[in-house]
Amino acid sequence: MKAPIRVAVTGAAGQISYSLLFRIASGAMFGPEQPVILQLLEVPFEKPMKALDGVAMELEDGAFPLLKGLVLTSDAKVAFKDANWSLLVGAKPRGPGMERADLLKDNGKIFIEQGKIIDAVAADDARVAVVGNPANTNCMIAASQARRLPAERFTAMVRLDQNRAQSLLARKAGVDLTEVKNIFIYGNHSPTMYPAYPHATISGKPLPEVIGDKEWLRGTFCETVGKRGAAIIAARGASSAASAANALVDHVRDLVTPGAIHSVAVKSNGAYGFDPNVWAGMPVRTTAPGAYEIITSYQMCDFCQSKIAATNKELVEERAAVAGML
Ligand code: NAX
Repeated sequence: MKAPIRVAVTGAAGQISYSLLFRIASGAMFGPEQPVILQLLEVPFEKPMKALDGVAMELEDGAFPLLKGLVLTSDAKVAFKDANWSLLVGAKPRGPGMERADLLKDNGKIFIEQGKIIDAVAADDARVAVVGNPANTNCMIAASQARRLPAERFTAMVRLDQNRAQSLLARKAGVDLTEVKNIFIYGNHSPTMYPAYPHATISGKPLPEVIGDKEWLRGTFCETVGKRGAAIIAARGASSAASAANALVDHVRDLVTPGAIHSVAVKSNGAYGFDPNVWAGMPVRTTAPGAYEIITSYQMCDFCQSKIAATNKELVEERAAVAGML
């Protein structure tokens, strides 16, 4: 049996974590041979800490052979201590009447503190995946605080958007999901994101030819993917949770699986015209467990370039809104 890895999860008593933690404990994220110790962080208030106790009881009752330890804490220094992976799910939600700039700043405070602490106390091979919104900019903020850990170790999740796009395209084409390949998300995890369908294939054929409806692809498809989160809130009365947890399992599993090609929000290297100071969704290839390279070879049409310019503009504006804090 391998030595256990330490996985810190923030927002551990929240909705997403309630679906996520059991999947990690079952081996879905790191594989059936990899034991884990879960280090769970919540805010220091009675209600969430009590709820966290309940989640821990259920994890115990799951009798997961791979789960070798549980740490429950409201102290970030304890949660991130020696963590190999830190999954930053907890964030401040947007309250009624709250401006986006205030949301960015309130979350900025959380992610500055967590970025500093991870850099100080996490394992030498530490990796970070950010889910809490606004995920790309929160990730950029956390990475900005790191002196020891390289910026590439900090990634944000756009995998839910990739999964949504893949599933929608399969339903539209009437094919099995696995026939849809090379659909990648560029830019921000927000309605400005660009699900770049021109490079995708269905059963090996160019997707635009198989779908045969350029207007639908440019309009309804991009909008449906971009606004899927809002549609789920409207239907369920709560934001996506199980599908977000599932996407985080995919995000991390593919980042530890050499050869996997998938959408991840990473520090831009200027490819595709993204500002080099933002974290933008783009296709990456995992080169070794936890390491990846950005795939820069896709040619972008004028429409693609205009979509990427719009989502890049939003990321640059988000960065500008928190620049004074970095
Ligand atoms: P919940 O409100 O159910 O849970 C969040 C939990 O985080 C709460 O228990 C809260 O006490 C805790 N928390 C807040 N600040 C914290 C801090 N500083 N340290 C530790 N814990 C803290 O939200 P949930 O539905 O689980 O969503 C979590 C985050 O994921 C939200 O920001 C949400 O917007 C974001 N999402 C991101 C997605 C993505 O694709 N990147 C999709 C799903 C989701 O909307």
